[in-house]
Amino acid sequence: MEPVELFKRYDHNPLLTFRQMPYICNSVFNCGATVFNGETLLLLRVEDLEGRSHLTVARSADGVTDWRIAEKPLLHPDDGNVYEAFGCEDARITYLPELREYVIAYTAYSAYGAGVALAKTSDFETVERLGLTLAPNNKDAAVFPRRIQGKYWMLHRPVVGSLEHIWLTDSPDLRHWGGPYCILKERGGPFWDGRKVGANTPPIETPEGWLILYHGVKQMPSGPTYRMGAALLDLDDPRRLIARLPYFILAPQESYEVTGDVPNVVFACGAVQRGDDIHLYYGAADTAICLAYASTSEILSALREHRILEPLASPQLVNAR
Ligand code: M1P
Repeated sequence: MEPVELFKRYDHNPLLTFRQMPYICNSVFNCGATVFNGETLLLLRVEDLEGRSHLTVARSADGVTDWRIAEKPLLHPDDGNVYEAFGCEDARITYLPELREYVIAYTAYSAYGAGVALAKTSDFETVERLGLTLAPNNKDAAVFPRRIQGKYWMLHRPVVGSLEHIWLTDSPDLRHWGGPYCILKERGGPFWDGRKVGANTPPIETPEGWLILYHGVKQMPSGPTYRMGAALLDLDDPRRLIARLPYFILAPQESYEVTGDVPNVVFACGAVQRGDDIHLYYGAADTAICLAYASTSEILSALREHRILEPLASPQLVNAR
């Protein structure tokens, strides 16, 4: 019997490899995704022959074929930001209608560690860096697609000692972030998401809550295995975790997922919503980009079976005296 995976793979994976790139590189993987001018736009993580990563735009009318890939990166570690000197990695793209701009959350890697950086663009030709936003060690950041309670919100994954949980932070202006709040913990023990967790795509708004697709890591004797799971946050207060699937919904199985620069990895940073369908663009084995499809309503129906009634921890301690 095959495990029940809510994501179904595109028949002709991998979708993009280094062979389709217009310039020489080692690998292409972990891309952000959005819709721009009616086309699917991916922000590819491209690892060069030195081993550093940069971010390059790819476009396709149907999101599957005839990719047009830019000759030059949009964000590159040599652009002059000291906190990105080792690489710009793993972009998550969120369109903010009120700004009419796309915000890109990415990992800025340097000798200082891996931190969270933000940038904005309206045309994917030029980009305004907002700079390092959350200090190292922190990554896997993704901005929510609208304000909630008048504020912007972002998922992120700080490293705290040996713990790697998913946290929330909020901001009045996308530049100043506060209100740290832990929403989804690594589960420990033998679980598929026991060793660490991190956000995959930006949150997806549904009538039942914010759908969070995340990766979980299990440490095997041969190395880590990266799989994907799903959780749901309250629409009006994303600090409330209302459901979490105990099992994974996409796992490395195919040859292009179990073999590559980092074996046994499926790692998504971007998805495009087409009606009820989620088109997930995911990195396979840190080597190639693949495509898989899921039905939002099927994931929500699975989540309904796994609701959590955790009370909201008090965000502030009130001093009574
Ligand atoms: O090699 C697997 C993944 O490892 C890192 O993810 P995380 O810090 O969440 O464990 C990242 O480098 C990611 O890009 C990579 O795919």
